[in-house]
Amino acid sequence: MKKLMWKNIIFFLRASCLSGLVGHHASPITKLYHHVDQKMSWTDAQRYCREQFHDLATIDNLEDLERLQASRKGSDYDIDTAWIGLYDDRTRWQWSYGNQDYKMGQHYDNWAGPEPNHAYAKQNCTMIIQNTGEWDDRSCSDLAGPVCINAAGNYIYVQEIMTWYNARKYCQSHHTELAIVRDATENGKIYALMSSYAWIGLHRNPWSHWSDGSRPTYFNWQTGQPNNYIGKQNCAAMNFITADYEDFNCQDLNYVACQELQKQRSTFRIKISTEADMTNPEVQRQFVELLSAKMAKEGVTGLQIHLVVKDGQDQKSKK
Ligand SMILES: [Ca+2]
Ligand SMILES: [Ca+2]
Repeated sequence: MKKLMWKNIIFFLRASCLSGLVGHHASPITKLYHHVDQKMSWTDAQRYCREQFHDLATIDNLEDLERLQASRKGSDYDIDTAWIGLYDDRTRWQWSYGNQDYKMGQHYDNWAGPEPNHAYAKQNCTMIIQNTGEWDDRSCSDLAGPVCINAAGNYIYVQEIMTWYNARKYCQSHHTELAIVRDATENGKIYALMSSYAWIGLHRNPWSHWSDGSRPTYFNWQTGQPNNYIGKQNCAAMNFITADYEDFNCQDLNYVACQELQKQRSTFRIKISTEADMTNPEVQRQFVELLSAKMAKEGVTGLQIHLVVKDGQDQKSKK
């Protein structure tokens, strides 16, 4: 009989209490920003922030931006830019075919000499050059004919010129996808079909990660930035006067914006109805143990449980 009643309690926790608790627990962390009044490269800044705090600053919304700007300390107001955690990993690409990841240096490539050069920070799609069969990163809005791949794995070159996005749509609706090129033989097959420049499915999403591993959802680039000036800018810094971002050479020296993570304390009140004798200290102990184990499994730690029984008797337990 006792066993049956405990089953009832477990059911309540899962169905009504835990989901609410865990949902509330999902964002228990506040970012505290620290402006470091010392100039260093982006990589050194990342190391410094990770050693002293948590990581380089991550900015998820306007409120973060304003709080970061307010964290400014120091005396040199002439050059007032600080590294933030935003960077562009230019080795990271993707094939549209099966959304397969492509890492430069690890997979086959046929890039022409200086390519990919990320010209003006505006080239995120790949074209095969007509006369050489080599690859070039180009603006996705440029025009070329698609090379599609069909269900049988054969390539189809289409002479009609269009943007990369439209080329992808064309291949998806007429065949399977834009072409994937996995070795020199496949590249040779495509080159033999082409009568002009041709789109393949290799593309990338620039500035896709913060140093702490999260994905950017909010950007505040200065007008005309990022521009990849002289082809070597893939780290971002924030101008503390205007609160907007610029891309810099990662070796440049800038002040540093770090973040510290602060855990919030939250209090929850859960009401559970049970036929179990909750005035029994042993039943209370089992209940607290059960709840703690359940919460630990959900990643909630540092939990303090204060049990109040209807008739006024209670018991405290710390985990
Ligand atoms: Ca290029
Ligand atoms: Ca720039």
